[in-house]
Amino acid sequence: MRIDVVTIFPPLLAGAFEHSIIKRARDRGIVDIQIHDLRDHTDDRHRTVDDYPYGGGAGMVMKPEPWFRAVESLRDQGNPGRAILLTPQGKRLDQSLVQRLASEDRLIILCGRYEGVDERVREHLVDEEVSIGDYVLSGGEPAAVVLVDAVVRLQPGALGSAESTVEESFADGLLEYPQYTRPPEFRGWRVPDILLSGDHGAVERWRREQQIERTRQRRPDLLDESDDVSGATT
Ligand code: 9D3
Repeated sequence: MRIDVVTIFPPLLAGAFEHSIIKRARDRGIVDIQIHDLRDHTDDRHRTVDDYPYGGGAGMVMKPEPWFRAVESLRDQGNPGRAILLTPQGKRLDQSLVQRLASEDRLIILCGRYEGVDERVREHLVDEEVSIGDYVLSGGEPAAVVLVDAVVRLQPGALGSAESTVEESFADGLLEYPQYTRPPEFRGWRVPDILLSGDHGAVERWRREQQIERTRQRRPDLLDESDDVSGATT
């Protein structure tokens, strides 16, 4: 998969893709991630990317020309890709949207800044608008890190076998069960006896109960959405 990210702050993104699972996926050739500076696609001396809003009002608006030049120059390289604008007005990201985007051959991710981007970018350049949740960020860059991470880990071969097992358990729509490692007692707090019992069937049942109970308490919305949680009474 190829991922291009267009931003006015390339250094904000570069470091995020140089560690752990994303780095390994890049090194293995599973994903080709390229970061582009929007200002490289301006043509004035000041490399201007924003301007005052028509009709007045607070803040600045990102000009259309640099976005069109940037995305069209990337598309000229063949493979058109799907252009995704990160914006508070987009569809809220969830795992099913991540799965759909992860199945694309190429993504071109546009990071907005200032009060927003000229509407013609949304209407005539962008294929899809995505938000990562209902809170205010300073721009699309942190959202791009989130989106790229979630998409890359779904690429075949990106995860080691231990990591994929964890992925499967989240795919059933429940929160994780409580986890412990050594020592069996720490500051007087003991690991539940059942985990030390060696009874694998009992451990499995306990973990499932914990997942369901924890999900019921913390994220009942997930139980409403999940297809069939065995033992759920709703
Ligand atoms: C406080 C400014 N708001 C006034 C109505 C609008 C606004 C514009 C631009 C709020 C945030 C931003 C910058 N955020 C993003 O570009 C962004 C974002 C977000 O803020 N939250 C969740 N997902 C995303 S994706 C891009």
